[in-house]
Amino acid sequence: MKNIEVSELLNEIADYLEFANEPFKVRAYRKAALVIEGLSEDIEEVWKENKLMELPGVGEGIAKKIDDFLKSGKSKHLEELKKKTPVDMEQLGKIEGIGPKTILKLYRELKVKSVGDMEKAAKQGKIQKIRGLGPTVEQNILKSIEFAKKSSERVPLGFALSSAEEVVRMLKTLKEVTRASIAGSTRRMKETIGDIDILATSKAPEKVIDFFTKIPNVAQVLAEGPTKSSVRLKEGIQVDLRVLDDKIFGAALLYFTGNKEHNILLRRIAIEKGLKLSEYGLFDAKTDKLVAGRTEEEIYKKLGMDCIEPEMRENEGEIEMAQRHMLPKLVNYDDIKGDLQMHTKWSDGSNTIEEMALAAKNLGHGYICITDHTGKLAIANALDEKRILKQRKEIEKVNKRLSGIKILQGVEVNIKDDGNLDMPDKVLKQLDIVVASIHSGFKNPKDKITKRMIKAMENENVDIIAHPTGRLITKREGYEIDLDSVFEAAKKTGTIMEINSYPERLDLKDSHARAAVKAGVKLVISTDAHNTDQLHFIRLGIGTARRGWAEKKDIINTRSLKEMMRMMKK
Ligand code: DGT
Ligand code: CA
Ligand code: CA
Ligand code: ZN
Repeated sequence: MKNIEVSELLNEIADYLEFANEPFKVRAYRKAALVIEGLSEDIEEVWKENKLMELPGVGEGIAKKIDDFLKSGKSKHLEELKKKTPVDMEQLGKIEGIGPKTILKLYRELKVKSVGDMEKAAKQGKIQKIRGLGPTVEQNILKSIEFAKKSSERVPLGFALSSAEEVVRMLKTLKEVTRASIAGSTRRMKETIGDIDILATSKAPEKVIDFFTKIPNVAQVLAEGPTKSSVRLKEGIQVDLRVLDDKIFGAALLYFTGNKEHNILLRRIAIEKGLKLSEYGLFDAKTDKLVAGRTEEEIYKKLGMDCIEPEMRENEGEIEMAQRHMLPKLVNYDDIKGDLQMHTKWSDGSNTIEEMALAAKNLGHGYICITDHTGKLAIANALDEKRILKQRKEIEKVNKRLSGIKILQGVEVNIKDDGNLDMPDKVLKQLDIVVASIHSGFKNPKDKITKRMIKAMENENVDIIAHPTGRLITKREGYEIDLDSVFEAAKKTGTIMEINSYPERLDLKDSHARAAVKAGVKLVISTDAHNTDQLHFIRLGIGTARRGWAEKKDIINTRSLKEMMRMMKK
């Protein structure tokens, strides 16, 4: 199906038309794009049957553009528009909050043609002087440019991981494949992924490569050789596959898992020991004899250290720890016994309490806490005091009906501007667990946000602080907050910090989780699931905790229900 591509093409054309100041055409293209995006039939079928113009909003002009695109894979019209447009629409359009209209304005007033021009104009304070833009827009432009520079083209782990696993699963169905694994940043569970790296071992590499390039989810083959290939998946992510001999799988896996700095240090240590480490194995430097290569464990061992978990391989001190046999014993992916943040139909979730409980039980959880939103937040359906009581009855009923899983009642309360909560203490007191979070005032100064959060933590009813920095990966930086002070307050008040497993959150992030563990703060790994599928996000949170060097004892929901509840304030 090329429906998405066609709809994207029409929208792109509309962007250029907007710049050309052709509002009527813009509206027509956007409307047609929307129709095709929502079309249940395959646009190529419609095209082959010559029925494009029967689609609502598609006239002769637009039908021609679609025809050209489906015939040639390109659009002459778009190329011409690009040539005629004096600005770099593609790059400028990627700056968050900037649309074609602003781009046009900036070009007319300041001759801004590129992101570089825009940055310069903003830094010189020229953008704030333009009518309809102002200082806030100028500040936001600068922030967005900074952010886009840092996160260009990377994909959140949560989107890459399942695609990567699916490719590995398919490779393993091939009888010619002996072993296959994810490598690279995906294996290290890094929060964003540049490309997916996969290794497979086989005696018939050509067959494996051929199979790989023909996987249905492959949109484009970027490179194809006898033992390696790169493709682009339909979801846009690039995948690199290397096929090699099984006896050096460990060496290759070590090399291609990275990260680069970790590898470089390992190589240096090898040299000091009269050895040579490469993607082809660990060799004796004098005789060139293979010393180790089949598994990572034996290579680390020959290098005089304990085997380091992939999530720790960032050259952040893990190698010294491994040499001194002092590596932390990381929390395992099967250590989690329950999930303490999720939403249901009672607020903005899409499943019932019972559905969430059954799905959690299926995942192996022994307990969950329902934490629907409260108060007057702009979230639809937030709970008031009355509905909290009503929900309690419902939870009691479901608990009676189900066995093997215990449902707790909690809420996610908002920390208001003054650090007070949007639900009175007398209500909070009656709940099993209270999760508090900041959902407003993101632009507050650091000092104010820090005070707000600490005030909430000092409330004896608040057990957990959810997504403590408010960041959204590749979308927005969190609010500014002094985490050292927050962690200190967490220890003093016994408040637990959340690692939110939602793919775009992972908040606390790895380095923050590590700082929290170091400060002796207890953590909880929760999903914030808004439907039953999202309960699977938990492993993203566990990966983040592992990247933060967290052990089982640091994570409260590795404990039994009784022990876990003993760690709550009340
Ligand atoms: P990414 O894709 O940007 O999220 O990050 P990685 O870590 O997956 O990096 P990638 O895909 O460029 O390469 C995969 C691994 O291969 C990397 O983690 C370490 C290894 N590697 C790549 N280039 C080099 C290199 O020049 N030297 C060394 N020692 N290792 C390398
Ligand atoms: Ca990679
Ligand atoms: Ca790569
Ligand atoms: Zn939420």
